[in-house]
Amino acid sequence: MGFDALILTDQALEAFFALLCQCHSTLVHLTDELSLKAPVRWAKRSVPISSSAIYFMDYRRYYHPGGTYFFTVVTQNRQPLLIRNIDRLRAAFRHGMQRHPFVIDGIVVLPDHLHTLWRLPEDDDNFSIRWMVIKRKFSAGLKDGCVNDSKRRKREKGIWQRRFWEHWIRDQQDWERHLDYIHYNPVKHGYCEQPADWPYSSFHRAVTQGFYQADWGTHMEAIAAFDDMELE
Ligand code: NI
Repeated sequence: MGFDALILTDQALEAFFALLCQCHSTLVHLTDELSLKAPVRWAKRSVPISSSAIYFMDYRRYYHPGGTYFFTVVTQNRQPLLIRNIDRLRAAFRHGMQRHPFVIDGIVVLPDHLHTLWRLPEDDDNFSIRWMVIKRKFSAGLKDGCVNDSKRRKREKGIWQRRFWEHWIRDQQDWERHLDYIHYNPVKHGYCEQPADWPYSSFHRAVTQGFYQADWGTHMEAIAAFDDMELE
């Protein structure tokens, strides 16, 4: 996939996610015969990607047993720091990924928390050190409106909630549910009316890759799969 194709709305932001995420551009085209044998993973979506062709991700490239995780990370006291400091957050991710590589399958950044789906190297399940590096890099020197240095020093350690939600992705369906959850999340939280309206997620990249139609999530039936998910 050409890099230009990723620059859809906010050039800098798309470049950020392009940098963070290795491209998963391979789509497998199923013939009708094959589609009868293989489950059609995307059929549950409200809007089929194409009426004449069925696509699905070559999941073997995505899901590695033991290596894929969903995370929810929240700021301390729900301070709305993340969008306000989105460049800092990008830099922190870059910093972390340079030191301890991983792949971001999906990500959404909200003002006070983020959700993301990571794939770790096969021989490495240490996501904790990755979050430690990213959180520290983001927090170091962050000026967030504190009135004095004393308070600022205290808040240096209080930028993030210490605990974070971690879920090991157990199979393809689980992976898809969490990817959908990520991309629908800005709508769930009331920040916009459809996933495409939120610039701080990997949704546009996923559309470019052919995983979603641009208006995915506009229709209520699309969210039925999230009814039993209470992840923020
Ligand atoms: Ni959320």
